[in-house]
Amino acid sequence: MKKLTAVTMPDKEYMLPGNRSCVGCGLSIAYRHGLKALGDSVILTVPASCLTVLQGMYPVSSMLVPCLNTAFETTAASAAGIRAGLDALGKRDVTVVGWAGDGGTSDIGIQALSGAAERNTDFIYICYDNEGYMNTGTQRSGSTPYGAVTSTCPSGKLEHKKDMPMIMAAHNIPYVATVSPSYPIDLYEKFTTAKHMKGTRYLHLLIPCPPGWGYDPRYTVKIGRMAVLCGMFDLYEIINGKLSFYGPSLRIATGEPREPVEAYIRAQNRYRDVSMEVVEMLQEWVDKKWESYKKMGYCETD
Ligand SMILES: Cc1ncc(C[n+]2csc(CCOP(=O)(O)OP(=O)(O)O)c2C)c(N)n1
Ligand code: SF4
Repeated sequence: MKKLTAVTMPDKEYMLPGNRSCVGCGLSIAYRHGLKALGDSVILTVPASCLTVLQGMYPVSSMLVPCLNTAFETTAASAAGIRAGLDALGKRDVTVVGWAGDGGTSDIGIQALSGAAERNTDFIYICYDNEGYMNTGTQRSGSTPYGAVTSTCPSGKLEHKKDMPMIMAAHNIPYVATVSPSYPIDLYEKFTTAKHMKGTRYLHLLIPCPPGWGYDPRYTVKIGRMAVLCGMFDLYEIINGKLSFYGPSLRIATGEPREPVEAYIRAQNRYRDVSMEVVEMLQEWVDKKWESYKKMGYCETD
């Protein structure tokens, strides 16, 4: 089989040129490649978020996938309902996907998601994490990092980010993976892995967002890479409880030094007011996270 590259990725597009996201939106890159991997026979359910705006509404949507726009807190419940309906019709081969923002996942939608995961409902849940309620004007979410300025924490957030992928891993579901649009091959492969498994599968995407994070739209891919290279966001997957890393995160796991978090922090206007003390706190948070991976024990191969 040919090695997957940007050139050998399937040509078929499910997202037509032209959508309503902001210039440089990391979600557009992730959505385009994610949909390619999910392929045909997919039904999506999406709550109120930037993704509903990106998709647009019938009859002016530029998407070629069937999608149910659902209420903010109901993504996983709605996916479970779609799954039950398809099963009743004998349509086991249709993949059900819930695709929600971090507000819709780590805050308002967490109980429906936790319930569906506990029941091991057969669906894929994707959280695209732009680290705030961006569609409604950059409010703070449970996934906003310490120190970041939002419209509801104008002096910087005073709590660390919730670790959603590890919360989902604690549900003992078959598949948890973290993904970045800055690494589209890894993204495509993890979506494909998820597509071919059964039960609850959870993918967590870090989505750089130019207006919400405060950087020039041309740097989206670079900012996403910086997050991984400094360990603020890590690329891993947990298959049936076994943790393994990918690409730059694998190199870090096997001894390559991480970049300091400071360069990543200083590249974004949302951290404009952070003192050196806060930078050190964030560095310590990253260091502790990596210590906790060691305690979990991980597989050292891709
Ligand atoms: C119950 C409810 N409360 C508030 C809203 C308003 N609302 C719509 S989208 C949104 C923000 C969504 O944030 P997130 O899930 O992080 O996705 P993002 O906008 O960042 O893509 C909010 C608060 C709503 N639609 N329903
Ligand atoms: S606010 Fe951010 S996540 Fe939302 S469409 Fe714009 S760039 Fe994308």
